Amino acid sequence: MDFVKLEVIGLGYIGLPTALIFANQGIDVVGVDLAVNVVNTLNQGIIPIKEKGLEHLLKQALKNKLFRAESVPEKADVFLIAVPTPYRSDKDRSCDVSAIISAITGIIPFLEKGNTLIIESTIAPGVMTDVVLPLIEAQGFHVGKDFFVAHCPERVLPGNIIQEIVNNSRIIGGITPNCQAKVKKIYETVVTGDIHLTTAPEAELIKLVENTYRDINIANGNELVKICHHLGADVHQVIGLANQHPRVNIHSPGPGVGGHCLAVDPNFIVASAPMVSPLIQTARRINNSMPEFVVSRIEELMAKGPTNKLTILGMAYKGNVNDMRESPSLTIVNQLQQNGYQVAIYDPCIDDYATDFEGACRGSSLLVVLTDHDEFKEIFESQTNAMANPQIFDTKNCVEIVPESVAYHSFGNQFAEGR
Ligand code: SAJ
Repeated sequence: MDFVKLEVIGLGYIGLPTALIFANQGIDVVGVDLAVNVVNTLNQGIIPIKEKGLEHLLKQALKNKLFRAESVPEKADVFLIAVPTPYRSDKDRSCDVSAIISAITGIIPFLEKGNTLIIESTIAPGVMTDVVLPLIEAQGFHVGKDFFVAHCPERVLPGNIIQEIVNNSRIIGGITPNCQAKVKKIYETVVTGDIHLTTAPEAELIKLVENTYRDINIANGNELVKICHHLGADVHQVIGLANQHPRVNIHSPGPGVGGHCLAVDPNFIVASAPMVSPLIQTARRINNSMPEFVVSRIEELMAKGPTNKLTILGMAYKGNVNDMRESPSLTIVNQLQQNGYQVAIYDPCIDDYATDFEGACRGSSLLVVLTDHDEFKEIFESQTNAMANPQIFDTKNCVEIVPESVAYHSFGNQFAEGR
């Protein structure tokens, strides 16, 4: 093995699984996080996020003394930064790299010749050469000769992170060919997928383009919802059969696009190239307009009452995760409350909302499914029998079985009676 000790800065959705996968391959790993409670609980074997297989990896790594969490940096051979890079503000949606800068500033006193620095956080085009490189060169290092730097964007799917870190192909955007070669060896210790070498600026763009591709294709599906609603067609029938064509893959419509990836990354391209990105900007607008469309459909279904209570099923931005970042559910709930509805919420994956499905349904005039959690595939009579008006509006087209007494509505069959 080419390196002995790895330091991962940022123990969130990406940093923690990455650290633990390396640790379980026999590498000595220290994880650094500013949040003292995260550090303390991790050292006790408790994971702060819901991700399958993660707790087992943590317990193994702690048992083998190959992982510990710390709140301050220290010396290592390889430093891997996986800190958040949100957009700056609602008005300025360019990439906020302040967490990257403070992570690098924090490790600077510990850097030595021969070390490697990897940035996994998603970043805007130019950040590696304009922000990261100058900070390292200012310490007197010669990048590519006595210090190695690369951008290796994470590309794993929340809910399937452990599998994907290991199996997915990997992009290594090295500052120089030496940096590429050095970092390739590091990832080869854990990655079984192909490893592709490229430049740092290209790696930055590749990551953003992948999420933008998905955002645009979801926007296509979401726009079709409105077109079909206007024309009286069943959107799921239209998309389902169009996708039978071997070269068509319209993505699934829903209440909007959430998470800190698809709802964020396309903005970084737009901020870097505003005049030549009208398609990306339009897709963002379409996806951001879905909560408003959902609210107006809900209001139609609530018009008959008899109560003004409705029940939201799902606050997480997607199925089977406990992450609410950028979730369209937040906008929808907020708007419904402002419009005077009594909104009860149930989400089996989010502690604050996970307790009482039946209670959330009691006296309610509508169940609205906003997240495709597995638990919502089947809705039971015992859950709906105390509703004031037993009807379901399924924005994710994910409910497969409902009691006979319950009227089922989706984007497809808005006013059909039952399923
Ligand atoms: N969604 C739809 N329709 C679809 C697919 C998704 O409305 O057909 C919605 C989801 O409900 C969710 C949002 O889009 O609100 C994003 O979900 P997602 O499953 O598409 O993606 P993320 O954000 O969980 O993860 C993405 C992944 N990128 C791609 O698949 C290109 C992942 O590989 C990236 O690593 C991750 O972003 C990231 O960290 O950037």
